[in-house]
Amino acid sequence: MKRLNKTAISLVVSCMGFGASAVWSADTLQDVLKERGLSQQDLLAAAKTYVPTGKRDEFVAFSSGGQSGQVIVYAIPSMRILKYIGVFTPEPWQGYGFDESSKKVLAGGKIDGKDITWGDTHHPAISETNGEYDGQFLFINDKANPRLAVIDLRDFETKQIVVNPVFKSEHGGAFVTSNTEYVMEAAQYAAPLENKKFYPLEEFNEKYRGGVTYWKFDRKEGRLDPSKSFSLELPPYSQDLSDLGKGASEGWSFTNSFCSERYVGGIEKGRPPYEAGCSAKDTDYLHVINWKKAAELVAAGKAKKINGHDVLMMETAIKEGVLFLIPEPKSPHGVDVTPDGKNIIVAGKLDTHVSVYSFEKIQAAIKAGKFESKDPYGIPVIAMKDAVATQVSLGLGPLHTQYDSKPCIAYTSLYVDSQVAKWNYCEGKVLDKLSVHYNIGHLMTMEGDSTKPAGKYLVAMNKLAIDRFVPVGPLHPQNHQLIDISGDKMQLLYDMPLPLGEPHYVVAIDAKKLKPAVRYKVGTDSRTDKPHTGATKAGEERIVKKGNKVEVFGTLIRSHITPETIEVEVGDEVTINLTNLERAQDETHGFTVSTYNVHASIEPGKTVAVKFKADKEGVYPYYCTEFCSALHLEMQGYLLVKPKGWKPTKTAGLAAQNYTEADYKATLKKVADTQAIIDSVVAYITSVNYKDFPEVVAMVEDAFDQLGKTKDIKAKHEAASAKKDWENANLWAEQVWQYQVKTADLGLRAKTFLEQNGAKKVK
Ligand code: CUK
Ligand code: CUA
Repeated sequence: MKRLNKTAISLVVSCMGFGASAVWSADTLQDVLKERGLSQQDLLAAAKTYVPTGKRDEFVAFSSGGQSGQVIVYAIPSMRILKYIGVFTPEPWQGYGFDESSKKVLAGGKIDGKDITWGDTHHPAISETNGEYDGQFLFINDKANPRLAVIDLRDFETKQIVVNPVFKSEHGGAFVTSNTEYVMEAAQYAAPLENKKFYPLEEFNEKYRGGVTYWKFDRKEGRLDPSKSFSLELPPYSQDLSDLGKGASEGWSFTNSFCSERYVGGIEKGRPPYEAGCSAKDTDYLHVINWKKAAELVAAGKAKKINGHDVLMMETAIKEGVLFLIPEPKSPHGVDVTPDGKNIIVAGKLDTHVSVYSFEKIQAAIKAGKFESKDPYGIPVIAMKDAVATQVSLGLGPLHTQYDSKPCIAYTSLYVDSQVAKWNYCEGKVLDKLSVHYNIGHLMTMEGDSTKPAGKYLVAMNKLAIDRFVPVGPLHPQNHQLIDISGDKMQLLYDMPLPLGEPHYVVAIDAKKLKPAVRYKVGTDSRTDKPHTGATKAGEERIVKKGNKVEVFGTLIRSHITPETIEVEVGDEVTINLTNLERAQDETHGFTVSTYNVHASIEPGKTVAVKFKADKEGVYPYYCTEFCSALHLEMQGYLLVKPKGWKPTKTAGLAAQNYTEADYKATLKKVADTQAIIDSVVAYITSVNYKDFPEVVAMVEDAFDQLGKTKDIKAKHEAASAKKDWENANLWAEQVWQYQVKTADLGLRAKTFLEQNGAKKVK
């Protein structure tokens, strides 16, 4: 490769405003390493994460967005952020909470009739088939307001929010069963299960309860079915994380707890705080639940209805043998079932140990009726020694455990030590430790919750980002650190600041398993997956007025909105339905009306409605908010809100430009020249094997779609020219040219793609 003269580059660089000593003037790898102070190790790490332009990442991660109430999607190993998905919180870019259908999704999360427009998301879960991630759906919980949301991974949109009918807060969800029959969530802070019932804290032991809910998932509908969902009443032990059995332990679920002391703190009453009272005992309880049998009991009518929801009461659960407890040390946090389902690993949090429970031993104890005691509610307690296979001391503050593709290998986060411990749970041996940045919470391996973890990478989700990034005020971003786990020793590769909320858990899936759609069937309401009542075909755009209700049935296509004028009277209730007629990939149009607080994102094929009361007289521009084409700025219109009873006083039409025959001829020449460009591009495309490139085939189809629209319009300018109406002749000819420009744009894009992707000449 010919090297540019260093001085010349420096000159360009300084002209561009960079310092002359900037790295841009370095032209060998050695120069860059030297100038940036990088080591060989840094270079290796960079090479392992760098994804050059045109290449894609191997895994896609779905991160909880913490208090942002959203989901953050990023790619691994590049750690590039791909998308934020609005879930419990309105998200304007996607129109989420600003168009009618998405408002309905958010309204599903109302509690006692009140809007709750934020959430504290903790644990995302990908739907599974036979214990493996299938890439179809994502579930995520809201700890603060006990809710669960369903995201469809065909379009990465939130489809449903359900409110837990018996809890006041939850934490141990979302976790899915091996075939996503149920999505599980566990309560956190105990409260009376009857929703609005008051009981004093003095009655904590008698009236306050925890529990777990199993939400029935209807995969065909892609929705949770509250009528087929149920809960299990549990003692007020502050249930925490959960996991579902798989393989050997299929049909069972596990939930730990951190305050089996049932402590009620409060300096107001002269009592030490919760932190002292909830950590006083050496052990808490792991709840072991036979959910399959519980579901059968509910189906057999053995549940009690609380708030119209089936709750299997503890008494029944004990009698029927579906609920057991095992002591676990000490105020534990994560409970994670091994990929084969044979072991359940509980991290001690306040204990240096992780405890490896054996499902086989647990079952043997249950079968033999071998219990060391009963808890105050009569739940049989299996002795720890009868359930634990081994305990391993890993370090201070073990929290969460994830699994490798290699058998018996686990990774546990150590919160206090700020380390990741790699260990062998079959042999009870620590293998490696890696210091991460401060105070790691969760960690996550690729497909780490499935029966077939993919290994390769681990992400450490650190709570504090002190001294890592350029400071941006007292509130720091979170720090997700990418770690290579393919070798014996873990290698830290990359620090990614995550600037939205405090994510808790993340799940990552092989990118090849995701099959997101490119477009909707024309007229689809994306939030219901059904045809939208406002869907409109090209040529059928209309404005319907009934009393004070005005309903617009409009369409969007590069680069105009139909209609371009909407006239209403002040006080009218206006609904604007818009269908995106585009079929081309990524041709999204946005829509807003000035000052009416509405916004829609309308992807190809989608229909969206925005609704508002035109309560202010005046002139309100509306426009497309996505830069969709060269004529995007012209994708505009006016909402005219007229005073009541207003009559036009001036009868003159809109101002004419007085175009002449010469103008018309000039436009026709422009049209002919552009057609020549199109023809040459078409000649190139058809001279190569473009049909082997689906992306190009789609672009070519779209290009001919655009060009096809010129036929009718050509007839219009010719008719006007026959009547010597040069004004209209010229303007319609201009419109022909607009379609040609879009055609040419697509053609050139297709040509570039073919050239860059090695298209071959065909005869
Ligand atoms: S929790 Cu946050 S570090 Cu909600 Cu899963 Cu453990
Ligand atoms: Cu459509 Cu901008």
